[in-house]
Amino acid sequence: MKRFPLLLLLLLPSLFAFSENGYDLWLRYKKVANNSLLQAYRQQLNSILASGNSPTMDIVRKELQTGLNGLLATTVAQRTTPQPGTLIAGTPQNEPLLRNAAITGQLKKAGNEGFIITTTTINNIPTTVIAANTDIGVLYGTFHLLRLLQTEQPITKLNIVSAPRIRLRMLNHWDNLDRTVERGYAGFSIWNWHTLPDYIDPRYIDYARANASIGINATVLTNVNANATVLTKPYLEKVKALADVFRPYGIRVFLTARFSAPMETGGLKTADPLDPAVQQWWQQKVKEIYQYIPDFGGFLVKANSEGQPGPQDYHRTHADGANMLADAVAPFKGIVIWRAFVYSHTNPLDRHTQAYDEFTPLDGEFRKNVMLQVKNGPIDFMPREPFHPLFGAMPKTPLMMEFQVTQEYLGQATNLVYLAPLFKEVLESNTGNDYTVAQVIDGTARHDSLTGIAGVANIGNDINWCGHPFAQANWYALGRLAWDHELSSASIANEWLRMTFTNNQHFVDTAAAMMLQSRDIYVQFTNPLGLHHIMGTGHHYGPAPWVNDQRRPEWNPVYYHKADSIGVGFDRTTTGSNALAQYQPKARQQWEDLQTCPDAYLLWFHHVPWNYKMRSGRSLWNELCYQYYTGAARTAALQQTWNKLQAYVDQQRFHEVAMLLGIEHKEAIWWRNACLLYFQTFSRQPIPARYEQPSTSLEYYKSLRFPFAPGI
Ligand code: BDP
Repeated sequence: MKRFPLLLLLLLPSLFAFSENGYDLWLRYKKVANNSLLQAYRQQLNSILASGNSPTMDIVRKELQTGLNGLLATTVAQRTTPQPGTLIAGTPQNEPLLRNAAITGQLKKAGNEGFIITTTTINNIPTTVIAANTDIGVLYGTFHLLRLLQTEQPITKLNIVSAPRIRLRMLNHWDNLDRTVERGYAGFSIWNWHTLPDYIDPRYIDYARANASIGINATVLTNVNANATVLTKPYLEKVKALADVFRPYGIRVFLTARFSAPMETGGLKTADPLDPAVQQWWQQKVKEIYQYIPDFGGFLVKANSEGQPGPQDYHRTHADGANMLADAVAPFKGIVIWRAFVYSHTNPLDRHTQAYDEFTPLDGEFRKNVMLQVKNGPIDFMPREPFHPLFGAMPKTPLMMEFQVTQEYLGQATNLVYLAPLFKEVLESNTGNDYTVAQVIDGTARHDSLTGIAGVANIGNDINWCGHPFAQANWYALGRLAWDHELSSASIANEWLRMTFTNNQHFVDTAAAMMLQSRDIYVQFTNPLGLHHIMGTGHHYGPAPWVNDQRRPEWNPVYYHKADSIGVGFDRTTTGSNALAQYQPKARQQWEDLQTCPDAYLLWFHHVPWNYKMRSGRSLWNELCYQYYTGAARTAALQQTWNKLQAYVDQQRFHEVAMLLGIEHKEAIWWRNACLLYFQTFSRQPIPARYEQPSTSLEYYKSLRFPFAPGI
């Protein structure tokens, strides 16, 4: 009787001590576990010398102090003169010790935001140096050095030069002023508009710090489905307060501009971009914004898409609209990011082709400070899409990549889906013009300096920021790839796991393997073989390939899979919509022939008979069954693998992930059964007997409703 409570009492503290809620993200700065490395780090980084009077340098000093104190479990002194083992951080402008030819020579390669980290001697004193041309570069270098320690890398002979490949590394928040988040699965918006500008939630600072740690330097605070109210004085005061917090972290603020704002908040009768009164209204508005936020980045605009107002309402082009805004922000060095995500239900052509048709005639028509933001694929952030044909077709326009970090179509917050492999797949695609997509957006293809990657943020006010503990890795990966798109998915997973959980090699190898196959698994149990857009209507949660009652044809899943008694898939070859013609011949080749088209894109580009013999030797129908069953089975394997990692992870996060993997498994079976039962009504073939047969009916799956699903 007495022994049990005693045991519990003994266990309790260890349980609580070994529990993390995920708020610290990848910036936990736990004591280095490897003892010999710890000793080496302590010796090599025993004190800090970081001069320079700026808010950014204050942050550098604080970060180094917090980071080193935590990682080295000792109090690291701040110095004004170096001693052996002093870490010197700064710019040559502010720190005379860094004004030597070796350092300034290297710094030529670092640009405005890059840095060098080197093991060297200064005045014959052995030191480690973080140097940059700007304070923000020093901050990026600081996070890099701390990352080396967090991931237990040797630091005895450092010789690092690092500069971002992309200039604008941006988050797009789809956050509304009422704090709901369109397609947000991690709670409400972290922007508390009601208490701004006077109340500065410490979370704003933590947000900026986390972004700076991965090189993100721009943020769009508001939803692309914009509300003009954010452009009014009281809201600009709130935006200013956030911009002031973010500035020392190198983050510039952008806003979404509702095209009809001159009418809604300015009292004008029109928003016609060629109307002088409209132009003047925007010029005045922009002037006002810059009075509050002198380094305001500019506007992100969704126009004439999904019901948003735009220049076409006045029979003007997208270029007319973008240029009018671009002229207004140009005197302040602002830019306009115009979205290419447009399609119309009155256009009978394949949705796949519409953005290309709309924008390619405008190539060369945009002002120099306009970027066209293109989603990674031509439909809409599907689990797997071919790259957007615009990447190979707008040689005179700076194209910005838009990825979706929030997992709207990739399992929302209940599925473990690591997105770096998706991002990399697109970035490494060859446009057929001798350039990869990455080279188009990093400016290599056009010798551009206006370059950018945006990710639709997955951040909300959940304690762990992103809902699923592993969703943090997607925020992390976006930043790391925007800085250097040549990093591999595996290396990013590896460093994120080490920083977020532990450096234990067995844990890292096992969890990285889970991450690296997770997106593939998700595609397999939801949209195998190139299927797409067969998710639930509105909330986009779960499968609903049967939906065919939506007002707009292209909102119906049946529009995309085209299942019939003959087969399934969207013919986008010359016998069908011919969307393939929008790709350069060298890119098109890989997909246009049914015989050689990779399985992954088969039903994306071809309508394929149910009995078509696949590479595997199976018929298409049997292959579809194989894919759905294999995908679902792999989610069970993920659960088993994770369960074996319990000893390496704190209780709280272990159980969170375990429970979510349980949900993912259930959802996988749901997707598998619902889709196969539905497609079976066309194929009229049995699910092979070796598979466990669905125990519920298609009608049951069709009857499911989710009126309060998040993110709508
Ligand atoms: C779709 C989302 C919708 C967004 C739209 C967009 O479902 O909520 O407004 O993208 O990117 O995927 O504008």
